[in-house]
Amino acid sequence: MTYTLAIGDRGYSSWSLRGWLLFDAFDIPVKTQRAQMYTDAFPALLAEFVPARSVPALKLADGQVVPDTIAIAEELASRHPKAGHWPSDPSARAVARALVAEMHAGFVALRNHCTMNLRVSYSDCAPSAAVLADIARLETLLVWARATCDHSGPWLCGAYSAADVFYAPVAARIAGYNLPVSPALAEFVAAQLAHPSFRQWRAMGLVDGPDQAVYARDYPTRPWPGPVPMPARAVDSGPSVNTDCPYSGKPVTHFMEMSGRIWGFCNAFCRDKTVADPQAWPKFMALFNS
Ligand SMILES: N[C@@H](CCC(=O)N[C@@H](CS)C(=O)NCC(=O)O)C(=O)O
Repeated sequence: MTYTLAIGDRGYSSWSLRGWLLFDAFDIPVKTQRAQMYTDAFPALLAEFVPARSVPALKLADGQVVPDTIAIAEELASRHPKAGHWPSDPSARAVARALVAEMHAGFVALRNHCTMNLRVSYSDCAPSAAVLADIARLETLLVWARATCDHSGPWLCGAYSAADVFYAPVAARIAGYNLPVSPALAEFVAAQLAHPSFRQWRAMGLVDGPDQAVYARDYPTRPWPGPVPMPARAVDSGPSVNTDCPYSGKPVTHFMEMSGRIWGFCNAFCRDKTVADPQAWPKFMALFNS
């Protein structure tokens, strides 16, 4: 494995989501090392990624560390020029870079008021004028991007690019806090929530460690507005339809019930991420449909 990425809690760490999407959404294999934020495990993990002081942080095969998402995006774009991190059209590429830079540096009110929490959706968060101004800025950027770039699909600058990666957490915030947006921005949010990599990350985020109290808000809740998972539940024992794990091929030890049948996995995390959203996982769905 060439790349190792340090990440925080998948349910909450918006920058970790960006870092991981820069790999997964462009079919670049990466090994993750995850530490729970606000515990001693977090600085212990980063001690392996000197001089990074936040997640995500990338370690290359030769041990070189690349902290910061923009640096990670540029490094991957240089190393994998055909992966499509940046649009090939020069105008679209310029827009994509501007969008990424502005997201990296701005939207402070939106970030602070609506911290990313993939485990819940609130029906109202009483957004301040500053938060609504950030949403208005998003609308402006969307219109600008769509006017400049090919707009045959839902993404910002033509095909899915690093710009969409950097705006995935803001889409999650709009969904998670029910922020008022135009139909065009709502369409973009829906596309983000349904993107295969985002869907897998959220499924993992739902089961990746305990709820972090610091992110809890006292707002009324509503169902998550993204794709609705097929019902499934963890069960204590088999036997299962399959003897080998659909992900690793190892013998099964952990079990899930779905559609009246028992399915097996080789560890609790892979079972639980599948319970969270079975259709997010093509290898499981291939087994399920076989
Ligand atoms: N500019 C950084 C920001 C990374 C960042 O703030 N990450 C947060 C998690 S979402 C973090 O590590 N917070 C812990 C800390 O700052 O101690 C990047 O682009 O990667």
